[in-house]
Amino acid sequence: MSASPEDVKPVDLEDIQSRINDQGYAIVPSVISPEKVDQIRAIVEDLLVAEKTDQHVESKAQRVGQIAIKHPVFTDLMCHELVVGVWHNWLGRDMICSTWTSNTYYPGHDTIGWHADYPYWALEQPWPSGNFTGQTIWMLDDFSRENGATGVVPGSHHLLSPPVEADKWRDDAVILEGVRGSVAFLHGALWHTGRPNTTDQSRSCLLGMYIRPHCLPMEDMRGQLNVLENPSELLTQVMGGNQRQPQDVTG
Ligand SMILES: O=C(O)CCC(=O)C(=O)O
Repeated sequence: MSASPEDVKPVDLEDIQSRINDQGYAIVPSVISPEKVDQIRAIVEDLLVAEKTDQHVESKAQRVGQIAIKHPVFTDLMCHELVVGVWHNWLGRDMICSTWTSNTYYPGHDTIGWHADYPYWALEQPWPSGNFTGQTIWMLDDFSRENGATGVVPGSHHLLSPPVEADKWRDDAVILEGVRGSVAFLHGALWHTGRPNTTDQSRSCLLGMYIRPHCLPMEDMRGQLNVLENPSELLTQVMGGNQRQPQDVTG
């Protein structure tokens, strides 16, 4: 199931870029059709059932990792024309994917607290300025105020520092609501949080971090790439196959 050209609506990449730069995020509604989202959501559901542990039940949250090697639909979406276009524009054509997972909040899940994404939280302050990592949120269910849609603090990426009072909701925060199939693009330093799910239905998304290739990816992307058969040139690049690896420089 590949992302077909008709899925890619005409969007203004420059407008997305300036929204990410100015407010820290941009949402593109209905990037793929509800029918296609439902197919993907069903694949995620099978993985959730197969991998669910007591810890997931207790935390009311479940992340599925290494999805690139679990179904071809995920490598198609990782290289979706819109997503690659946005991050090529913002990070450069040599950008790579750092993590590619699904994230589900079950009914009753609480907030996860304000944070910026890797590699910011792994860095001492002052955090460097510039564009070197961005988050992609594929909404697999309608994202609503009630079911745990992601919250963000617009403009917080300009502060280049970790959130204060990580557990307290803020008056200047907004909730990223959208219909399933929509995609949100976030500056990696933007303060954001998963919100409580107060409904009786789970809420799922796919999360794809993309980074410049001088950063270490967070997941073992090359390990996953090695088990894929005949990856395309683009997929090889995005999964870090061309990323420089440490070696003996005297050789
Ligand atoms: O799923 C979400 O709404 C956000 C998840 C998130 O920020 C994270 O897991 O770091």
